[in-house]
Amino acid sequence: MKLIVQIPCLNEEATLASVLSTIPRTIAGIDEVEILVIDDGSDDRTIDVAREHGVHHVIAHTRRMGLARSFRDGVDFALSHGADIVVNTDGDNQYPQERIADLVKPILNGLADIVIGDRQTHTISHFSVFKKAMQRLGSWVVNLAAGTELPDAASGFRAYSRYSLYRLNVVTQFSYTMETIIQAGNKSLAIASVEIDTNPKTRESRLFSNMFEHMLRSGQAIVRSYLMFKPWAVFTVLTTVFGVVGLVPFVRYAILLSLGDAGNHFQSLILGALFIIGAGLSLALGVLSDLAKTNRILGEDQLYRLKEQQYGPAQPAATAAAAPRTPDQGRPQGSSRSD
Ligand SMILES: Nc1nc2c(ncn2[C@@H]2O[C@H](COP(=O)(O)OP(=O)(O)O)[C@@H](O)[C@H]2O)c(=O)[nH]1
Ligand SMILES: [Mg+2]
Repeated sequence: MKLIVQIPCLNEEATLASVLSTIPRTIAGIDEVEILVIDDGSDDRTIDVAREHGVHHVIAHTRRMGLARSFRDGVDFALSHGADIVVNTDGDNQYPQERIADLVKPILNGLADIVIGDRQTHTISHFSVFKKAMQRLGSWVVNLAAGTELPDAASGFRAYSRYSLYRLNVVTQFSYTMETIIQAGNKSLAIASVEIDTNPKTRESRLFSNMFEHMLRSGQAIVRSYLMFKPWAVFTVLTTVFGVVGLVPFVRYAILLSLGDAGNHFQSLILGALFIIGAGLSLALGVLSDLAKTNRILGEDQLYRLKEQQYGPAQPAATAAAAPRTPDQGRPQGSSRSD
């Protein structure tokens, strides 16, 4: 079993050393622990600090490419270097790296594909009441879209099994944390939570300058991810709403006609016609996006097989021999159809 701990960094020279020094180098059930720093075009000494502390691997972006891209590059690198489990932690020493053993345990025990460190945001003293409420709202929306019950959807302290990384394909630019949960939920991967305490705050967030920007961008990421999986549900609701609203003026007009009032009702009828056109468009979009979803499923199936060819079987040889997994099977036992 090989674990690669990846740390995406943007100008983390001040805190990276503390992160590196608290990552456990031996963990029960794991044969090798390696550290990977993904430097996203930092203009400070992040890379030097990483090298000075003897990290095993450094990916250096020539310019800033964003956290989602950095995450994907890290995962790609880790998989191609034989990682069975990938743990992600932040470079600002926000998360308790000492707890990595607890984070990987459910994966080692075959109980989870993804494990999320639950920061217990309601207890964090430097979070304002508003921020706590927004964290809760964000998790609630993600859980709704993913069909999960996770307390902390935005936490970046996570462990992923090799199998889950074969199944997940991050496509949005922002908030891969939310996107991966929505994908994992809809693909019937098993997600577990482990309660953690966070370290004291070292600096302001780099990911967003204010809460509203964060909410807006996270909201977009959630809607886009949800549309990927449930386009038909979204567009049939729109079709029904537009259709019913559009029919009202026509029904009204029919009743008035039957009562002998053939007066001038053009305005309401035009409005009704517009709504009915909207319903037709929504229906067409629903059909198109459902077809696109079919293509995505086939594309992801190909990607899964490609990853197996490129990186090797999804599970370590011993367990893979006992219970081979394919995307269609999802979890070895009791999984529902997943896409
Ligand atoms: N690659 C990359 N990493 C980033 C970027 N912005 C922030 N990070 C890293 O992502 C992690 C989380 O960022 P942080 O500012 O702590 O966000 P927060 O924990 O959500 O408040 C840290 O390790 C940062 O160094 C970025 O634009 N690109
Ligand atoms: Mg942070």
